[in-house]
Formats: sequence, C-alpha cells, structure tokens
Amino acid sequence: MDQTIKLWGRATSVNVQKVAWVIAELGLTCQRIDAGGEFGGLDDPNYIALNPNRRVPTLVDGAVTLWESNAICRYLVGAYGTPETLGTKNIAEGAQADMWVEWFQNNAYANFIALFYQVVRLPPSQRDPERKTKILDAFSATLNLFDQTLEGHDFISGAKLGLGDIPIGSCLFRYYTMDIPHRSHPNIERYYETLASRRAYRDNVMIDYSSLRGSD
Ligand SMILES: N[C@@H](CCC(=O)N[C@@H](CS)C(=O)NCC(=O)O)C(=O)O
Repeated sequence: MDQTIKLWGRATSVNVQKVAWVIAELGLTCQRIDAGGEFGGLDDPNYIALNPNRRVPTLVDGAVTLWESNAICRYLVGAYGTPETLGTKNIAEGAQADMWVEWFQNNAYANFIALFYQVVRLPPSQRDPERKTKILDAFSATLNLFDQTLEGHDFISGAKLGLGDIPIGSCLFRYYTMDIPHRSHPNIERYYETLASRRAYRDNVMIDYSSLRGSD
C-alpha cells in the first residue's frame, strides 16, 4: 500500500491550511492534491467515495481516510506527535489543548468566516457594513478570553505549540491582514508574531488569498 500521506484541498482553504500546518510541524511529508474552489472535483464519484461530505480537506494515511479538519489534526497529533512536537505527555494535557480547539470552533469560527465573507469574499455590492461591524465586534469580544489566557505564555497550552493553537492560529493571518479596525489584544498580537516566525506557519498558513476576493 502507498504509505505517502495524501491531503486533498486547495492551499487557500483555511481548513486545509490547518492540516498542512500540523503535517509540517510534525515533520511529516505529504502529497497535497488541489481540490475545491477553482479546482473543483468535490462532486467526482472518486472524491465522494473518500469524503461523502464533499468538502476539503480530506486526508488519506494508508488505510485511514478522514475528513473534518479538526478530527484530522487530532488524528495526526495522536498518531505522530511527541511531547517535543505537538503531542502531549498524557490524556489530561491533550484534553486541555483540545478544549481550545473546541472553544475556537464553537465560539469564534462562525464569526470569523462571516467576517471574511464581508471583507473579502463577497462582491462589494453584496457587503453589509452594519453587519460587518456587528460581526467584528462579536469576534473581537470573543478573542478577549484567549488574549487573557495567553498572558505569560508563548502558546495557549504553555511554553510550546500545541493542538489548541492550530484552529485559531490558522485564522490569525487572515484576521491581521484584513482591512478592518483591529481591537487591541496585546498578547494575541505577540502570539501572532511568534507564529509568523515559524517556517511551518509561513509556508502553510500565510498564503495569499487575493484569488478569493469577490468582485461585481
Ligand atoms: N468543518 C469542515 C469544513 C470544511 C469546509 O467547509 N471546507 C470548505 C473550504 S474551507 C470547502 O470545502 N468549500 C468548498 C470548496 O472549497 O470548493 C472542516 O473543518 O473540515
């Protein structure tokens, strides 16, 4: 059986970036196959056989086929992580990191995507400035807890990058490069600079998204 890890998904998808970043942090190699967006292919029967949800990313690692980016990241960290990389020493530490995955997904992600649509993806004629302001206020307020928790730590689980940093970290490049007024979050600003100093983050998350920009 082909043992190369295969990742389907366009490099401009934030959910694909999350997985590609984890793969790079773990020092694994993978073959990424463009799919979704301008590349299409999500309704191809061969793709549906791998991912009946018809979204990206999809990961195939030997006999393991997975979709849903957070589940894929958990799998990769569990299967290949060590306490020196993204892994943890025990289940309790792993659960602490996972808590921040769930927190971001359940409290912040929907507003982040809605904001990205209002600022980037929608054609200007379909944008709604009032809605944008409301979403930005809500997203910024949600970040307060993360900012407070980062006080005195380089990363959300402590001194090293962990699974809990991946979902929020994957969105921060877009957040800080969108033309919006950013509320002051000194710890998150420092954290974003730390992430941007990592090669794996720069190569997989800091990806030009101008091809996603909507126009009339
Ligand atoms: N909850 C899913 C969301 C997957 C998703 O919605 N992916 C988007 C890209 S970020 C997609 O497939 N869009 C269709 C496309 O790119 O053609 C995950 O985290 O993997």
